[in-house]
Amino acid sequence: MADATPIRTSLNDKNDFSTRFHRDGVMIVEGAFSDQDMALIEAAYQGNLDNPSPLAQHLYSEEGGTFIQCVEDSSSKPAFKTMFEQTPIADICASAFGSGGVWYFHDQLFFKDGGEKPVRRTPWHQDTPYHAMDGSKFVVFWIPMHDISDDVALEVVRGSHAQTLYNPSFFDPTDDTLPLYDENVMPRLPDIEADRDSWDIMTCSMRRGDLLMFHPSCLHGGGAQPVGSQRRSLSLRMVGDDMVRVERPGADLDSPTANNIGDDEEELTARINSLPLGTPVFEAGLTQLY
Ligand SMILES: O=C(O)CCC(=O)C(=O)O
Repeated sequence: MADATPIRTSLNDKNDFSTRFHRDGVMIVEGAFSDQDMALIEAAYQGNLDNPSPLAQHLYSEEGGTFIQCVEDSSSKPAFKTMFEQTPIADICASAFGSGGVWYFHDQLFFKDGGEKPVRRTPWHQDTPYHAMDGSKFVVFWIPMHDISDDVALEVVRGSHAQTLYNPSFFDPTDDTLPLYDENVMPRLPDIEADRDSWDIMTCSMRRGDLLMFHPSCLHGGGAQPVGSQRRSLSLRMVGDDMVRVERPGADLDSPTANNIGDDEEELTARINSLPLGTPVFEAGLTQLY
């Protein structure tokens, strides 16, 4: 496992956040959230897990353990509003961007339950190429509800946000690098698991209250979940003022990743996709947090 010490920081070093975020693309803010903050974040997470959007997915169900993911724009839900009003999420995000406002894009809930069968790794992928937008002020806040050990941790390739943008993973159970788009328009993902030493992998073990932030163009993947254990985490995605509408190839609509969006998210995506190329995506009516 790769040591994540170089990307660990705390709220005492907020003046450094923007430099670190734009340079490394990934950082762990230790102790970012108080117990009270975590109670609000967990209420938002649990509300979505208990009332999933109709298009929430059980990924890789043919392989055994439970792997639920659900993408939504939950910004109008009371639990999310309270979370944004009463925790430092927006403030930390503004510090990482370094200038300008912060707008909410969407959330993605993850629930891995080993139960009686292990849950497989989350394949290596980047998030940005799934969306018709690009820019430097784009972030995932990955927040676990409990301590996370190395073996189940999310892993991120440091600095990869500034390198190649690969074809998104199809999330095919038999081939992690199977591309979502035509291979002639974007290069296929490399097989990082087969060649881990060639990549600057940060294995992000965490304590409850820590925050993992990464640019969605960073290559990232998650550890497998052993039998009898669970992993509960919430990803929040925010954008800044330099995120603009770009062209993306058409997706293969048989892929789970092309069909995982709830109604609110579908509507939001349509609004973004109708913007002229080069337009800041916050103009699609995104909720401003800062
Ligand atoms: O939690 C995981 O295993 C995957 C997380 C992820 O891909 C994301 O937050 O973008």
